[in-house]
Amino acid sequence: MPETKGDLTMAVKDIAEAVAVFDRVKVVELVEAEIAAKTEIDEILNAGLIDAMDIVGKRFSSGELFVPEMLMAAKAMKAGLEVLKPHLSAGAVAAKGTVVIGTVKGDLHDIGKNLVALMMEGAGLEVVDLGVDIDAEKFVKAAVEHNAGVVALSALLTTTMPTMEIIVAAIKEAGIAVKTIVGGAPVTEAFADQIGADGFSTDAPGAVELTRKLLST
Ligand code: B12
Repeated sequence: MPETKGDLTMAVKDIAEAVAVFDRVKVVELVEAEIAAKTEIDEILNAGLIDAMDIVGKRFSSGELFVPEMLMAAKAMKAGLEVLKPHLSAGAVAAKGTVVIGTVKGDLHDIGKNLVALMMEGAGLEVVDLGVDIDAEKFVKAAVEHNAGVVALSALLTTTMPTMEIIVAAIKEAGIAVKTIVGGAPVTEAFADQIGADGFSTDAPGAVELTRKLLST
């Protein structure tokens, strides 16, 4: 491997380590340095910021970290994401359809949902972000109010996945012409099919591609 490439990869990994030790200032500094060095934005996002959350999740599972530390890591990641934001949404064009997005009732995780929203905006979609802890009634109301083409549901807890099913059913019952997509770490394609959602993706770029496809049909 050429030396420069190796150095760059090392530096991106340093971002992940800085997130994992909750060093917000260092995260911002390192992300800014990587952008200035013209490192691929995707690499900074995936190998730097997203991988860090996996490290933190594993340390939480093994009892090495607790909730307050997870929260500090999330804040450090968000600080890095803020720096990346203008680069992720570059190239926005006129709105191509409206997406209502939110994290489902009982679930407060919003980093992945925010990333999906950000990339959708970057792809020229109009995004209505309802936030976290959102029930079926609020999703249906917002979909009608904003004449949405897609409702996107995020869940990070196995305990809140069943709520996705309730929301998808409520949207169908409301008889509105809107497609539903689901995602979040524990969500699978099989689960999406099982609850009757129109689509699933493992990541934010995939969510954008899926939404575009659903809006064009
Ligand atoms: C940060 C974090 C927190 C933070 C959240 C801060 C915030 N503002 O989001 C805090 C500290 C609040 C938290 C709390 C809890 N957490 Co937590 N948390 C995490 C952690 C470490 C990272 C999550 C994250 O941000 N990942 C990074 C993002 C970018 O990834 P993502 O969310 O998966 O999103 C990507 C894709 O999934 C997809 N995607 C996401 N949404 C959508 C939507 C659509 C439509 C589509 C198509 C795609 C899509 O695209 C995204 C980008 O590529 C995970 C571990 C992990 N590795 O997931 C645990 C984790 C999710 N938490 C866990 C737990 C247990 C909890 C608590 C119950 C702990 C407790 N005892 O209180 C509470 C629950 C609080 C609640 N009611 O929600 C467990 C869940 C276990 C399970 N089986 O359900 C995990 C897996 C940790 C672990 N290994 O045990 N947590």
